[in-house]
Amino acid sequence: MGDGGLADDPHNLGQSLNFLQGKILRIDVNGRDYKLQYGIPKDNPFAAKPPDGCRTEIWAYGLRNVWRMSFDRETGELWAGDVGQRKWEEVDLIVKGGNYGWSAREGFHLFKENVKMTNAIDPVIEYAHTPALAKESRFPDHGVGLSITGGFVYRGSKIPKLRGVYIYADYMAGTIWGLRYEGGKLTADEVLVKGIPRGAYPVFGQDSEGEIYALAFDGRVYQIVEGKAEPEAAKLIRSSRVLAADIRFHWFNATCCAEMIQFTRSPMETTPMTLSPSRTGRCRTRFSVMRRIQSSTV
Ligand SMILES: [Ca+2]
Repeated sequence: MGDGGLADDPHNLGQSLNFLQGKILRIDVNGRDYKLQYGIPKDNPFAAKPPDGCRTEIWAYGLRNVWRMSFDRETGELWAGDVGQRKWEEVDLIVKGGNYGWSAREGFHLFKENVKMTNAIDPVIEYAHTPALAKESRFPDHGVGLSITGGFVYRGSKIPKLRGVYIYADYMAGTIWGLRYEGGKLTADEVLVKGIPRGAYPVFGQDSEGEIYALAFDGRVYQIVEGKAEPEAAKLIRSSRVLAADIRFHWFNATCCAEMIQFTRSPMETTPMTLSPSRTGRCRTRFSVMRRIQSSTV
């Protein structure tokens, strides 16, 4: 869940365990606990001995606006692309109870001095919004962008050299990258596809074989396949696959539950946002909902 602020996390919710915003949450959709419409898994990091006022739904915190996360189907690791504010986009490897820094930090960099923060986990990689800023990055040659789109660790068979590579993109820059992370270290990162239209591909998906697809606002599905040219290891081609075959796009997971959940303003001062069932029903409005959410992240 995003931090809920227009900019700068004005209520410092990212570092507060008392709010759901700026977090990755983990709930049991089949259970019912307290007065909630879902259960709290007993092994959630703060479920056993929650600090005062702590929301026990929290799995990880200090995240600004995760635009897509996914589990590595082979290792079970959870990967996320966290959209930055004005300077830094980042990829995070999410662990139980992990603090990813926002809004005390953006990427590897100090963002607010007055926000208390302990034990922040560094991003796996960060990239800057501008070439001038990139010089301050630990990854100055990465290339720039404005809004990250997290993807998947490739576990398909059609592009053997990409096996185990985490694939992610920048929505505005029109670049797709891949990185390899082994034994707690970044061992490779490179451009896979570049020069794709700005703002055209908002989300990745994968099929049952682990092949990766991108959905475009032209309404078509594109597949990532092996590239011929040396600088680009992969390319996007129009796929003959139709939507909703066995390809699961990220937001399907969110909307194909019993009913859609909508975020609305709460009248209470202490809870800036609340959860309420959506009247728009299930699954029908996927595309427009996705479009709206994406437009609020860039
Ligand atoms: Ca961070």
